Amino acid sequence: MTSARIWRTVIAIPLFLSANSAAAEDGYALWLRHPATSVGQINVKRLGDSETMRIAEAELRRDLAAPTQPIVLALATMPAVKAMRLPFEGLGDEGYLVRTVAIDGQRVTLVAGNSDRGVLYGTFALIRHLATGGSGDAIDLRSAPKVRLRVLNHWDNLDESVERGYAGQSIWDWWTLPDFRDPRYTDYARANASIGINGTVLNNVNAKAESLTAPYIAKAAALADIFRPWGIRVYLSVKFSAPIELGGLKTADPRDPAVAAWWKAKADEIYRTIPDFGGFLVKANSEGQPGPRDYGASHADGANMLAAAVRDHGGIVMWRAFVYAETDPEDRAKQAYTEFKPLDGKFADNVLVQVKNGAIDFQPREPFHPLFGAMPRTPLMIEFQITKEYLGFATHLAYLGPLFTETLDAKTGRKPGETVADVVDGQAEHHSLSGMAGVANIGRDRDWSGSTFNQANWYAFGRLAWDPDLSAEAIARAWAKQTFGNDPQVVDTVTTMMMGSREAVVDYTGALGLAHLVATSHHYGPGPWVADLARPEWNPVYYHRADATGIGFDRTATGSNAVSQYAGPAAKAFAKADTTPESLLLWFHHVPWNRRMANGRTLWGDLVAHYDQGVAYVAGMQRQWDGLKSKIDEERWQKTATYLAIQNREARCWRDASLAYWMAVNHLPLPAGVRPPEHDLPWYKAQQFPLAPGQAH
Ligand code: GCV
Repeated sequence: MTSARIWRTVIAIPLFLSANSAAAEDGYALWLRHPATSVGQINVKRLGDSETMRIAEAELRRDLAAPTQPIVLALATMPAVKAMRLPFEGLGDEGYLVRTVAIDGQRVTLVAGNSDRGVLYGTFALIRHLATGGSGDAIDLRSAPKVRLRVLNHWDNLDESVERGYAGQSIWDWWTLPDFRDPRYTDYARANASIGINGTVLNNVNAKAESLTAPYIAKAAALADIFRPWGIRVYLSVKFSAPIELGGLKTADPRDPAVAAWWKAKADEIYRTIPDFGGFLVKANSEGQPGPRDYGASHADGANMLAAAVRDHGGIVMWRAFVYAETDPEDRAKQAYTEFKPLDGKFADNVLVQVKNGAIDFQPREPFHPLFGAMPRTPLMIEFQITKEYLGFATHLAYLGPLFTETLDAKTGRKPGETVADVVDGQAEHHSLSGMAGVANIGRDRDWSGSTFNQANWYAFGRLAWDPDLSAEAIARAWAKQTFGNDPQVVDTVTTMMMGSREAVVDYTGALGLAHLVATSHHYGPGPWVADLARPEWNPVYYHRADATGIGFDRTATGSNAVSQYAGPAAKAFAKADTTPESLLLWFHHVPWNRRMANGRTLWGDLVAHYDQGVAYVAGMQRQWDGLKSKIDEERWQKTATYLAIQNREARCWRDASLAYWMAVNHLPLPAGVRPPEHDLPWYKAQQFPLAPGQAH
């Protein structure tokens, strides 16, 4: 088709308002809200036909206010586009180019990519650009994902509960699948595609073998069919003992040929139904899950056996390094490194080792995991927790962008300047496989994530998985604009609230490197006094080690020597209290309560000040949010205001309970003028929340 002809066939199509645009402000629309007013005409021309291209066209018609110039969607390979000699090299099969070009003397916005997925991502980039106030003229957007696998991990159970889920039941209605294809599945795919997520692990890493039976494969296949045109592949978590439970074998030893054959046959069965199935995610020999160590085989033996089963189909295995054992008296923070570091270079080339951002477990603050500086011959995926198990469930406002970027920007110490992001995106050692996983915060709640602000954490994860070098603040600002509109007062206030909110949670739950001070099992609220659980590392006292003289976990050479697992300058810095950032002090050091801090306070005085600062920040967010009442739609404003009030009450509880406990241990008075805890320690210890949501079962 000549360009002249292309241009003549551009059609003007009216974009109608969605009938229920008022109801759209219940949060369901996420950051993809329809324009608020009638927009008249929008010109879109699609060159080429595929379901993905049709989706891209529909998105423009649905989500754009009238653009200043017509839009052409095209593949880079089309003669009319080729003739323009635009820079498509390096964009791969997911990158996009959105540019104002002239066709037949008319200015148009070209949205193009080497594949239709690139066109779809370009479409969402254009929608974002315009929705965040970008000019409709002289557009020039060009981007390719730096990370190849950008994957959500759903900890969703087959009974439709969600482990560590705070947004209602699982969105997968396993019972009615594969027959009923809830339109919500399409909306889920659309939201993910809009932020670049290209994979989803459907079921909990604490997996049931049943997810690999034929009926459940058919259910997963129905979801895969819905997600495919949106560029999203499905993966499954698998239980390592499935050959015994489903196949009737006597062993799941990965070195046993019958076991390997069982997995190969199972993989073949899955690929017959889901030809583009992504592969397996495995939690092995951790928290009671079976694994290769049960048979004296290594994690590499287990991973490679599964990798062989999916290899011919182009599948991959994501093998988790979140491994610790009750039989191992070693510091829990050291165990994953001890187990995995010797296996560097021993994994098959379609295996990624999936490493949590820190060495314990998604705490409000942890130093980066030492494995990121220790396994150059293995592609390492990073795993973040988007759902807020340790940061206030759904009700607390805690924007995780700064938590994610703090880890990604950390220097591994292995090579000058090398960051965790360089390792994760594969650049550091030129790995072609790379990945980022986020434990999803999505459920059946109308607003998907339990609160409007939790949506920002899903959004930030996707944007950073596409480009780990983005700034948390730029992402917050873009999210605020897409979610609430472009009023500068709203955008500035919301961005300011978000940017300090994670630090506030650190402050009111335990600053200066404290970790894992939560109540048992559900992890809701404070429990720094807990000391009676079967496994030492399940008890908060294991982590803080407070006594009358000091507090903190000595992880230097005089203690567990976890610092020795870090590379070069990182190890050196963490080895001494004076060179450790104060925000991580008690993670690495046991220090006296009267240690002098940089600001001149004693450690005790500083810890108290952090608690107060955290509580005050929440009160500040309430005031800021009150100031936006007239500018935000009623439903989203009210729910957020109510949740901030809950957060205020719970932040005070965290502070008061913690101070009551620390004072019982250190026998120190509160600094002058500091408000004493509202209740005594026994009162806090007596609080029980057995039905708190999200518990494992
Ligand atoms: C899925 C923590 C959570 C568990 C979770 C585990 C994991 O321990 O509390 O619910 O299990 O991490 O990441 O495997």
